[in-house]
Formats: sequence, structure tokens, C-alpha cells
Amino acid sequence: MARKKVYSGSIERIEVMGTDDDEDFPWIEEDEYRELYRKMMIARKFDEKAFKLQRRGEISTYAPHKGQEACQIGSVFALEEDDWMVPSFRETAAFIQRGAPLEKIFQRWMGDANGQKGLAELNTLPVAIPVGTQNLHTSGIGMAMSFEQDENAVLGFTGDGSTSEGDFHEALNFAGVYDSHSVFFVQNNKFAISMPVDRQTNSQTLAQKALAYGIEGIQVDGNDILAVIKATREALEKARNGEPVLIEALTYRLEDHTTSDDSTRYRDEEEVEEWKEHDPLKRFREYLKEHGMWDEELEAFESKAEDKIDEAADKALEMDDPSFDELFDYVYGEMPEMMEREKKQLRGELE
Ligand SMILES: Cc1ncc(C[n+]2csc(CCOP(=O)(O)OP(=O)(O)O)c2C)c(N)n1
Repeated sequence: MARKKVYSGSIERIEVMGTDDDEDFPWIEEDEYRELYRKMMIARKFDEKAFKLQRRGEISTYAPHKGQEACQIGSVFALEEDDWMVPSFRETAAFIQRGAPLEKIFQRWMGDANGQKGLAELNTLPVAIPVGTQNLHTSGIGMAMSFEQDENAVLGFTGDGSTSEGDFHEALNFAGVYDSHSVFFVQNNKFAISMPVDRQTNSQTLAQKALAYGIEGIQVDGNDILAVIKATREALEKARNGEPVLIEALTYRLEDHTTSDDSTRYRDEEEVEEWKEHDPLKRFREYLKEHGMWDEELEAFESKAEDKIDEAADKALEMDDPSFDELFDYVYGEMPEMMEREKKQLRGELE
């Protein structure tokens, strides 16, 4: 028998497309609508290309973001230049919107950490793969902003699975106590690898987890890019004033967890097909058509995006491999003795 789901407090859910909340249209510049679509298409094509490169052996493992483009591009669009972004490991579309060069993003997926050089200039942290740790960084950066009394905010990405980790709860607790300028953006894509969200938590929503820490928790339709922008903008404004917010974006991972996974073993093909109907690109395209913003240039953009992506991948493939020393050089500010020895040992300088 299914257990009762416990719920307390009221969780608001933000939706825009096809609702009364869209009455104020247009609430971003017309060019911005179009540019958002282009970015979503580039991100989609990146995913497709990375998959092919993985199959060719140029990338060892890839984590696709297909279906989550609205979450990532919409939320990063809401950031100001001086704000900070904390990615998890599936945030390729977020990096694209933040302005990271495509070839550098490929370079990192090809296993060369040099692809992350320059991210600090974009006020963006490098990728953190340990699940849940991103939340501590989001909380800590936001606390520093609070201590410094500056007007910036930090947007941190994390997954539904991470909300079952201790790090997530510690991060939220500190954020609440220290008026951290943080927005925790939880992409609830329904799975943590093969573990469905309703088997890893008995909470009715993930947003309500914030309430326990005195933080506002809201839900947003994560496949509606306009709703994501609206929700994130509002949350960032609150965060700037020391009121952290958790956004649970309801979305779906349309592909496997990574290229090492086979999702047909744990989820129903029918469910995937159903979510394809809510594909964020498809929905936004329909929206643009309804509002008279679709034109020949956008129609032709898919093949342009493919060319851009091919060009960037070629550039990354032509890059030199990282040097031996770089394996060690950026791990610590000052290299500990033990690591010096390891470096020498690997070079064959020690017995
Ligand atoms: C601390 C830790 N435990 C386990 C893993 C292996 N792992 C990688 S991704 C993942 C699932 C994460 O699920 P979720 O947070 O929902 O993010 P999603 O992969 O769906 O984007 C796990 C268990 C890890 N990277 N870090």
C-alpha cells in the first residue's frame, strides 16, 4: 500500500505559457525571446554531438541535459553579470547561456580540465560531481555576500537526488541562519540514476524541504522557459536582500542518466514519450509562433546551430593534450610534499 505523503505549508507553483500570468506579454525584449530559442537549440545540438563523440571514443562519459534546457537557460538568463553560478554536473546548457565558449565546454567533456579555465571571469564555479556538495558552495558564496553586504546573488544547481543528501540540509540550514544571498535551483528530473524521486523521499514536494529551514520554497514548471525566468528573477531579488529561496523545477530527463546508463531497464517508454510532448524546445517554438515571433531565420537556425557545434567540437579535438604537470599543478594552491613525491614518482624520477 502506498504510504501517505506528508505535506506542510503551501507551495506556490509558477507557470506562464498558456496562463493568465502571460497577460503582460511581452515582458522581455522581442530579440531576447528569439535569442533564448537559439541558445536552447545550440544546447540541444551540443547534446546530440557529445553523444556521437562519446560513441566514437572522443568523450569517455557524457551526462545529457535533453529536456532540461528551459531550466538551465531560463534560470541563467535571470542572472546579472556580477552574480555567481554554481553548476552541478549536468549543466552544459547553463554554461552555454553563461557565455562559456563551446569548444571549452567540449574540451572539458573530453577530459581536459583546462576547458574550465576562465570560468572565474564569468563568476562561475567549475563542475562539482559529488552529489549535494554544490549546495554547500551555493550557501557559502551567498553567506559571503551577506557578510559583505553586497547586492549580488548566487544561483546554484542541484538535482532531486541531492535533496536526500546531508550536504543539502546543512547548506539550507546555514543559508537560512545567515541570510545567505542564495537561490537553490533543484532540477527535479524525476530520477537519481535509476531511483525515482518518489522512492527516495516521502515528501510530497522537494520545495517544502526549504520550509524546515525558514526558507521560501516554490515550484516552477521547468519546461516553460518563461516561468523559469520569472521564478528565478523573483527569487534572485529576494536573495539579494538576504532571503534565500529554493526553486523546485519540475522537469524530466529525456535521455539516459549518462552514456553509461540504460534507462529502458528502469523506466517506462510510455512515460518518456509522454514527456516528449512537453519538450521545452517544442513548447517554446509553439509559443513563438502563437505570438508572431517565428520567422525564416529561426526556422533555418537548426542547421546553423549544427554547424556551430561541429566547428566547436573540431576545435576541441585539435587542441593539444594537457601537459603532465597540469595533472598536479592546480589541485592545491601550494603542492603538499606527498604530491610532489607522487609527481616525481610518475615521472620516473624516484625509485
Ligand atoms: C556523493 C555522491 N554519491 C554518488 C554519486 C554517483 N552519482 C552520480 S549522479 C548520481 C545521481 C544524482 O541524481 P540527481 O541529484 O537527481 O541529479 P541528476 O543526475 O538527475 O541530474 C549519483 C548517485 C556521486 N557523484 N556523488
